[in-house]
Amino acid sequence: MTTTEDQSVSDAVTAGSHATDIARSGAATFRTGGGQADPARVSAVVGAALEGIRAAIREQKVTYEEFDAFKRWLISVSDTGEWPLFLDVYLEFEVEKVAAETQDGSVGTILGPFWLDGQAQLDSPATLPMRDDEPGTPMILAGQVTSTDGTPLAGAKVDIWHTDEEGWYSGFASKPPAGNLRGVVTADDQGRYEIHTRKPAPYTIPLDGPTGQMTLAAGWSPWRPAHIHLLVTAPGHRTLTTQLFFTGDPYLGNDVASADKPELTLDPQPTGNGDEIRSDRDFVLAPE
Ligand code: MBD
Ligand code: FE
Repeated sequence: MTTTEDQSVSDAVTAGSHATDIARSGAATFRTGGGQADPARVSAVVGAALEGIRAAIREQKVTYEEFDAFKRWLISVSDTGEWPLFLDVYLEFEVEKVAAETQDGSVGTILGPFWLDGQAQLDSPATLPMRDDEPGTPMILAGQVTSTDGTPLAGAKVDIWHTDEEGWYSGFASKPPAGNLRGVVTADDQGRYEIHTRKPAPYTIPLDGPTGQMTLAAGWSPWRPAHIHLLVTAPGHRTLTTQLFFTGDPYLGNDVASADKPELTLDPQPTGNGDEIRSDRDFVLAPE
């Protein structure tokens, strides 16, 4: 597991600016709607949000000094490209809870800022792209994708991405090569998938940027428990956005992004092949 000492000053900016470009394009969300917003809706949502902040000012008797610090902090969130990080860490889980109220099937959780389009397309059983000497415990994640009525979803796709054993995401940190530990795996004709990878590590948000600085200034933990991100898709079905965590992880229940759920915890077992471990996880998708 990495500590923060080896994060250079530019890590927040490196990760942040790339995540900002992706968010700006709308590619990561699949949800960019068009059309004119309804003024009543804008008034209701923006009004409630502003009133939340005004209430904090009144209740906490916020000073001009603090108001000016807030302005500088917001400007630095933009300057470092950390809006996706900040929003996904501190707000996305509430949006996901609202979305989950109307989605059947497997339990989901937040997407986060580090999904990338255009990764390796692989057939099951698949080994994710990795370095020849990729560190970490070899891990197999396998299972079946079905519809809510139990029908196997032949050719379902499992888009997977996670950190390396040091907690770095490829594409957002300079250490891992492009595409490392990312891939889109096509399930077989029974909807079965099998993915060979490495167990990821717990992750701390960049501590040199405004999101991490605010987190530390408040005395909060900047850690996320180790997790595997997944987007599970099949024609005619709603996309499942989820993550999987690991039993015994010291940061479970204290996720800075509030995205861990008990239903999403894996308990991998040794396969007997060296130090390899395996978890089986089925996914149920709701018809559209
Ligand atoms: C992550 O790795 C992540 O998954 C989320 C949601 C926020 C910050 C970093
Ligand atoms: Fe993540």
